[in-house]
Amino acid sequence: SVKGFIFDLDGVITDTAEYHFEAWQNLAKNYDITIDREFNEQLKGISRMDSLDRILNHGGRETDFTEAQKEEMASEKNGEYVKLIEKMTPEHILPGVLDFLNELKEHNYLLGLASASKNGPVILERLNLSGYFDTIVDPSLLAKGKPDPEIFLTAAHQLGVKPEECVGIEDASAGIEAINKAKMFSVGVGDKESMKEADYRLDSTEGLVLDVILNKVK
Ligand code: B16
Ligand code: MG
Repeated sequence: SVKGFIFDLDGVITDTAEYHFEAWQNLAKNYDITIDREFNEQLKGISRMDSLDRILNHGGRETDFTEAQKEEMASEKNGEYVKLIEKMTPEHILPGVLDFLNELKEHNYLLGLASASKNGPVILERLNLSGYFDTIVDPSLLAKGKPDPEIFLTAAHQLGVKPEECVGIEDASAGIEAINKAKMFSVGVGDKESMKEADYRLDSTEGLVLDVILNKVK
């Protein structure tokens, strides 16, 4: 039976993609690289350094910088991003999510966060949601990012439950792949094409309802 629910952050609990976009766009401009919203889609669920590599690649500048320079660029982007997320409030929680979290807590489910973001704990604080989560995976301790199942397996381990006893919730196809490889039941929020591997798909977070999901798991 299901004992734990493991959440992605960006795109599932809140929409930080717009802030990432603004901060990356400003950094890229300094290096004469232009990125648009469509390109930004490719950065969802991708780690900070991998995002930078994709941006440099996009601008044809992948071989122009040393590792140290890239570290500096990534930390400059993060500095601006951290300033942007300081403005977040509980109003930035996606629709239906707070009701769902309350429902899960009422029924004593264990909750974990499996986000690629090193800013996950700060964002949960800003949203007033820290108290709901029994564990948060520290992405800096992982060897591999999504679609590797490591982040979801680590979350289950930290919760003290088996992966088979968990439901994972994601908005990125790499995240769904990671949940499936971890042998968890995958819930995908997004369009049919990108969520085609999900065990159960929703158009929006408004569809996150406990008994509906539990009925699908059986
Ligand atoms: P940070 P998720 C991901 O969040 C974002 O979707 C992705 O765009 C970002 O680069 C990544 O976190 C790392 O974020 O720079 O804050 O460590 O979807 O895994 O919750
Ligand atoms: Mg996401």
